[in-house]
Amino acid sequence: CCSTMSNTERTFVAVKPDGIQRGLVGEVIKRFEQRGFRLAAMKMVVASEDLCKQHYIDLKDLPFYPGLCTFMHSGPVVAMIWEGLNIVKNVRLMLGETNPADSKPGSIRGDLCITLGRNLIHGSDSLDSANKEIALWFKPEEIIEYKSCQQAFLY
Ligand code: RTP
Repeated sequence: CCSTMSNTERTFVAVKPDGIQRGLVGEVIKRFEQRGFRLAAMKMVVASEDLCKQHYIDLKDLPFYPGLCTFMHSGPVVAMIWEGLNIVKNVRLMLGETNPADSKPGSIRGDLCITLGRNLIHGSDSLDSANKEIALWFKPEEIIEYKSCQQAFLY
């Protein structure tokens, strides 16, 4: 109960290789910062094929799974942990739909991309996925503890 109502709920976000190539990392970060969410961790990595396969393991039986994993592994991604009230749900709303064609203007995918296979960004779809993905992508010491003075004016 309580963790879903907490200002310190966390989610995992990754700007996919297309977002890096298109120079949209700053635009994505700007949106989460401006909303008031708190950046808890961030790194640029070329994820191993194993990591990408594990990340998308729930989709392993779908026909696009191999291509999706290959693409995720094809270049650097920016992996992040964001924190805030109802962050899992709020980030998914800010992302838009899986298919950019169904995403409303104002959402990240609705504003910045066109096709399903190049939809720019990943965000955890549940608190359970968020916890698993954070543990998969980040070591505990990569999550920096710091106080954000904005918080008192947001909550
Ligand atoms: P993501 O995990 O990347 O945030 O995306 P999502 O939850 O919105 O969507 P999901 O169903 O988990 O799909 C993961 C990614 O697979 C690609 N995809 N390709 N039919 C297709 O070719 C197809 N369907 C999905 C998308 O890149 C999607 O983000």
